[in-house]
Amino acid sequence: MKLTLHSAWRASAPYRVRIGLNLKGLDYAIQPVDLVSSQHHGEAYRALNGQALVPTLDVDGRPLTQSLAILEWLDETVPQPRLLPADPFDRATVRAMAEIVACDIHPVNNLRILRALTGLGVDQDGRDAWAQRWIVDGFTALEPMVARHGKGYAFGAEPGLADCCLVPQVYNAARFHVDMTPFPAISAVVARALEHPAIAAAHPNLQPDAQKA
Ligand SMILES: N[C@@H](CCC(=O)N[C@@H](CS)C(=O)NCC(=O)O)C(=O)O
Repeated sequence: MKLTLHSAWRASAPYRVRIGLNLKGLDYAIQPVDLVSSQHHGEAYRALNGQALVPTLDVDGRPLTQSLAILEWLDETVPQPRLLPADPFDRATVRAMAEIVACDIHPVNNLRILRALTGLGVDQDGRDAWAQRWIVDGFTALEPMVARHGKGYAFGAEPGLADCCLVPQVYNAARFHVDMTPFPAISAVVARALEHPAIAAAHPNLQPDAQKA
């Protein structure tokens, strides 16, 4: 299976997929997409991903889009180590944790939203306040879930789908200067996760298109 991930170094949705691919121990090529120059809006990339969003995972010439769909496909295709637990109730809980990040926090802080805010005259401080508000909202719901279910990682004692989403979202929170003091459980599992070699290797700074932030 030949895998190419269309990725952008600091973008959190491809970061999720890099973590998943690394946890599965898969070889893949990275094809950087420059979001700053809006390369994702060009015809070539839109032919792969009609939403003009990263990531896209090319699987033997066939594109897969949407990071959560990609991660679930990955878990079904390469079952070990598991990203989702075996028990259906646990699986739904992990999906709920992942979706707080992927469906409720991240979409309102995305580049296109921030660019739209800029277009409405919102300055950097205003954009940071906007992002902080939604990240804090989501982390406030996630904190007791991680405290309850985490046993070293966000859910249980092994890294999985919840970590794939949470690690990049905490990276984003730092970019938006979110005070993490009210979120000790989230901070602890993410600090631990960042020490895992597969997760460490997915870090933005280690990507081929990384620039000095
Ligand atoms: N729900 C999508 C979100 C993808 C997404 O929003 N990607 C961001 C980077 S993290 C992007 O491409 N943004 C470009 C833009 O907003 O113009 C997924 O999980 O794959």
